[in-house]
Amino acid sequence: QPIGVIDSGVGGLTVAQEILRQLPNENICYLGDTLRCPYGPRDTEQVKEFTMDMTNYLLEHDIKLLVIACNTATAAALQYIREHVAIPVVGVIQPGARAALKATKNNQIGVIGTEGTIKSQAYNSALDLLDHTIKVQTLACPKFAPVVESSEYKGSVAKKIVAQTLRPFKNSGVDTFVLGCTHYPLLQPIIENVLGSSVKVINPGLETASEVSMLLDYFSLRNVSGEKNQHRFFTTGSTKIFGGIARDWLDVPNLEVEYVKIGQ
Ligand code: DGN
Repeated sequence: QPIGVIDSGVGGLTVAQEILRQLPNENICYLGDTLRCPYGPRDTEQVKEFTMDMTNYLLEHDIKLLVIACNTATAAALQYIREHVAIPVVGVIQPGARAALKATKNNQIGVIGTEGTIKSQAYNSALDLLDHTIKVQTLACPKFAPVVESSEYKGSVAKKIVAQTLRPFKNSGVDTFVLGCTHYPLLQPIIENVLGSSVKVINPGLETASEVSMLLDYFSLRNVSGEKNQHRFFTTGSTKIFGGIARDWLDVPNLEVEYVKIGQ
């Protein structure tokens, strides 16, 4: 049985990459809802509904565990999805908060994400629960996910947008910076360049994959059949754009992308 991974588009591939790296014997079934991306500006009820649509689609593919590889969907719908499905469900915000806490030395943490994630204050709450002395500075970056989806994430336009948007973090005192949207690790080299080497940039995908690993053990769900490399990738949008980014980002031979319609 595969591990299901969902996102509003290509962002969850950054989490899928870590799952494949840390769990090379597992198969994944990925769905990116590119057609309805971005989720960031949408209201909570709609994000819940869309996340349920994606979940139902992957349940038809007999997934054994679901990773909501999207901060916006985790903030809006993690609890709701957990209440409605019978398999373990992992989000990205608690792992991201844990990784940031491990990394900070001065207890000042910056978090960027979509409007939905930042408005929900999900990172503030998750960090506060772990350590209430942590100071958190947050910023919504609504321009980032569309740049990544358009596959322009290495070019000069991306550099300009990142430099302009992250200006508030110049001399802000944060020593740790959470990429609180799964699309943002595709911009990580540019973000690191703008913030400088004194700031540690956290990709929550690493810690999320560790949590997946732990849960596979806990529920005895590890793939021991020896059947490998049966990964499947689905998008509700352009298979060409999605495939281009997926092949650039993942080390999966002969990666094919299948077009699907969901939620209608
Ligand atoms: N990748 C999603 C996240 O982590 O929040 C959101 C991208 C988007 O839909 N704007």
